[in-house]
Amino acid sequence: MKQSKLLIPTLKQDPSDAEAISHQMLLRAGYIRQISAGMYSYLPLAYRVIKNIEDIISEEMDKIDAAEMLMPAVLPAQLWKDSGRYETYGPELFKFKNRHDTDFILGPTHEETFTELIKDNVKSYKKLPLTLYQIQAKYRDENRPRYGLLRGREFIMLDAYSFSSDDESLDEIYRNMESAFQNIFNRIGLDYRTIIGDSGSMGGSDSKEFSAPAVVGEDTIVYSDDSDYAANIEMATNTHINKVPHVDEEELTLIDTPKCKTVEDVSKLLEIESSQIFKSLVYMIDQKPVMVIVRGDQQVNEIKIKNYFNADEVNLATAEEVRKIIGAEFGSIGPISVSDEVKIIADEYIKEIANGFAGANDTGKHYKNVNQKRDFRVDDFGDFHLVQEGDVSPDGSGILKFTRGIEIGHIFKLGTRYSESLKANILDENGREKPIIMGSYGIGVSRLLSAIAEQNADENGLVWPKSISPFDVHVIPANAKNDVQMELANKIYQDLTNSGFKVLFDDRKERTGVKFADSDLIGLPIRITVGKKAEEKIVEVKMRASGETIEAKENEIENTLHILSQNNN
Ligand code: 9G3
Repeated sequence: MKQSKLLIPTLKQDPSDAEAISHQMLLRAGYIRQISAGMYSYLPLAYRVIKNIEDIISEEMDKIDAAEMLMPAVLPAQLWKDSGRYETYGPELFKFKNRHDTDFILGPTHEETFTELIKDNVKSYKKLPLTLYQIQAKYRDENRPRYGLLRGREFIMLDAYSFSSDDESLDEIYRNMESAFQNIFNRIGLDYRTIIGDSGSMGGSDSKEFSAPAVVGEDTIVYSDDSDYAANIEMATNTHINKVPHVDEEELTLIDTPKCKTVEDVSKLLEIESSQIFKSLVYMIDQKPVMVIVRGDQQVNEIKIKNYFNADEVNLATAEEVRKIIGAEFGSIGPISVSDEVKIIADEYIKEIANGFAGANDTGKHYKNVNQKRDFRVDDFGDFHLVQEGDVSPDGSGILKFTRGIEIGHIFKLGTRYSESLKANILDENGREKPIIMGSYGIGVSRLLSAIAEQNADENGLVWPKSISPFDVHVIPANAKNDVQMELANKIYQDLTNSGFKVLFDDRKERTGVKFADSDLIGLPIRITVGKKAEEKIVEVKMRASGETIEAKENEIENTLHILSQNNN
């Protein structure tokens, strides 16, 4: 392809509003352009990468008997009202009315739509299992789109849905999907981890996330430094070595703690360890007040709270709500003599606290020598804390470490969450009606461009793995005014194209420096420069990733490329 025929608007400088290197470089290298917050055009080079990724995905999906199809993005809101998600996803759903004033949404995902399709067209267990997938634009009205393609309001997703008549079949498809996703990420050269994910809002049981390590990753990934345990921090657990203390309980005493707003303030004022404090927080859980108590040096894990109550909404109570319900100000909330209308749940770790400290529900006052059994009720104990670096891994081997990750895929065992709410049933072998058992599986396709750029780009620009690069080779005549160079470059371009290479030929009348800078930005894996030695039919071959440069005679180029491509995937 002639570069003069493509639109590749490269930029010399970093655009000011791009914080992530992937966002900077995709803009500077002329791959994407924003047309509104979170909405991007994929220019020719980006679109070629997307198509290459989609081809790999389709190959791997076909290998596990998943059938590709395509659904509308404009969906009748009624389906979402029936499943109950029209309200729960509220502001994130793009909602609009058609000319007849009927409610529609732009599809953020398609569980309901696929369930409805199967409900209407599959009646017998004999027709199952079925796995259907699409690669399609999704719409989510993100409150704060950021980092370019990493969190957009329109993005391309692979979303697959499986339909089974029993759990064994779902388990098999789920395993096949997991390995298909791993093949896909390996083939596109992405470093990633398979981790235990939160299936909370999706209902169902297991879920696994695929996370690509990156500094801009929004997820905190917890992993053991000595086993393959890895989980999203919201799901992470640790081995709890419970050290129940054996000390005499001392007399409960009220003490002054003026101007203390936080656990840190109290531990500093009283010169005590924060692990000696019963940190008490009030949450509104589906609008009901619940007090959650964790050890003072730990954080509440709100996803675990949400999953424990199977709640839609979990929000910290406001100061107003706390005043009304507890009669106290932030900073002096505690569990002692709290009215019975407030459920109290506590993390297991607070059992280790003897003669501890807790807010007295009286501004500027705390109790000391607080002992849970004697001084306050706990309706239920559980695992409600966020793990911390240094905790022992739940499998007992290694200690936990944190890293940042980009969620690039997520697979769910949905069970009958959607088939029940939408009444998608089949007749089983005994002629009895039963809800279909489902799974859903997704990859953020456009997000992959950013994840790969995050992991591979350098200060000069993008670096694409061969498997998904827009072109295999960049052929550049150093001096466009030199006929010998132009002729040889053209011949190489034609010969390589005829041999099946995808070649980008820089036929522009630009200065050499500009062409090389653009070539580094664009990031094709191999560059062939036709320069001063064109007379002797000698060219320079350079690997973008390693910078490795060798000279080759024109008639050796092809097998040089084959050798070089072998060494660099
Ligand atoms: C919504 C909105 C945002 C959402 C969802 C629904 C995330 C939603 C989770 C999923 C689950 C799987 C199929 C492919 C794999 C992921 N954000 N999720 O359901 F209405 Cl506004 O999308 N879907």
